[in-house]
Amino acid sequence: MKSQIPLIALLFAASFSSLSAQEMWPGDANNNGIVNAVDVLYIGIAYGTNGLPRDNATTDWEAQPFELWGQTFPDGIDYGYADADGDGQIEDDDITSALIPNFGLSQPSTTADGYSNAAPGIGAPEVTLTPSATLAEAGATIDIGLSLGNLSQPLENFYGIALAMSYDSDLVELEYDDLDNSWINADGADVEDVFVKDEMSGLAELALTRINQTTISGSGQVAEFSIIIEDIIVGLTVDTFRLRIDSVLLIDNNFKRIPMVPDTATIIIADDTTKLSRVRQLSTLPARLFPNPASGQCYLKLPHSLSFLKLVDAYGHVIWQAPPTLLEPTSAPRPIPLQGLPSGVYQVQGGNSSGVFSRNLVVQ
Ligand SMILES: [Ca+2]
Ligand SMILES: [Ca+2]
Repeated sequence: MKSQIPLIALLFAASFSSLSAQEMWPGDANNNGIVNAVDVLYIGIAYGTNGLPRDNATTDWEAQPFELWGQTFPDGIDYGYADADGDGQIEDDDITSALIPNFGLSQPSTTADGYSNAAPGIGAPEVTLTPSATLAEAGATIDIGLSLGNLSQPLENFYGIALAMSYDSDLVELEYDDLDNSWINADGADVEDVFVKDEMSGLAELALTRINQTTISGSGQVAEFSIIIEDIIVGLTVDTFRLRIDSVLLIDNNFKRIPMVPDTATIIIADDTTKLSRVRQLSTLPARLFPNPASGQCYLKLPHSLSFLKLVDAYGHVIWQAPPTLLEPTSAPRPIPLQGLPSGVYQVQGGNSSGVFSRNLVVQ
C-alpha cells in the first residue's frame, strides 16, 4: 500500500500541470514532440506575426509555460508554439537561435508530422533528383539537382516544402547548395531554407518556405546537393550510392497538403571504372564484338551513346581509350585498333549512365 501514495501524487501532479498551463518546447512549432523540417513550415506560415512574449523565455530544450496567442494554424495548433525564442514575434531568430540548435531533439512521446507522399502514376506532381553523372570514380564530385514539378506539370500555389531523406553516408560527403534565385522566389519574395544532416545515421532533412503568406506557381530546380565520393571503399571495387527522398510535405499558404511523388538518385561508384565489368547485374548493354578472334582491328556494334569505351589487357591495364567522336551514338560499327598487340585475351569495356558491358576478345 505504501507504494501507491507516490503514484497517486505523480498522477495528480501530471494532470494538474497539463490543466494549469500551456507548455511549449522551443523549436517544436507544431507541438508534435520533435523538432524537424516540418516545424520550419509552421514558422514560415506564421512568419511576421506578433503575440505575447514568454516570461523568462529560453531556447533550451525544456518545457516552458506560455499563454496562447489565440491565432491558430488550420490544424488548431496555436501560433505561440512557433515563437521558439519567446520574444513575441515569429521571425528568422526562431529558426537560427532555437530550431536549428534543437533540431532532431524530441520528447518521449511524439505524433506524426503528416508527410504527404503520392504514389507514382496517379498524376501527382513530382519532386525530382537529377545527378550530373550516374557513374563515377572515387574522388569525384557530383551535383544532384532538386526540382519541383516539371514543364508539363508545374506546381500550383507553392508556399513551402519539407523533405526527409536518407543517403549512404559511408560513401560520400553530402553538402547542400542554396540557390539564391529560383522559381520559388522569382517574384523577389524571401525564402527561408534549413538543411540538416546526420552523417552517423545517413539521414538529412531540408525545408524551403516562403514567409510572406503568398504563393507562387512554377516548376524546375530549387536547390542543389553535391556529393564528394570518398577515396576509399574498403573491400569493394564498385558500390551504389543512393540519395532517397523518404518523405515529402508540400503545402500552400493555407497549409493545404499537396501530395507529391518522391524520387531516388542512384550513382554507381567504382574505384576504377574498368572494374565495373565484373559486376554482372550492370552488364546490360547489348554490345556485339566482331570478328573475334581478331588481328589488326575489330569492331564494336552498339548503337547507344557511351561515356567510355576502352580496351583492357589481362592484367587490367588500359591499352586504348576511345576518343570522344567514337562515343557518340551510331548505327555503324566502331573500329577498335589492335595493331601491334601481343596475342592473348583482352577485354573491350564500355558503358553509359544506363549500364556497362564487357566482352572478352582474343587477339591473334
Ligand atoms: Ca515538430
Ligand atoms: Ca520569436
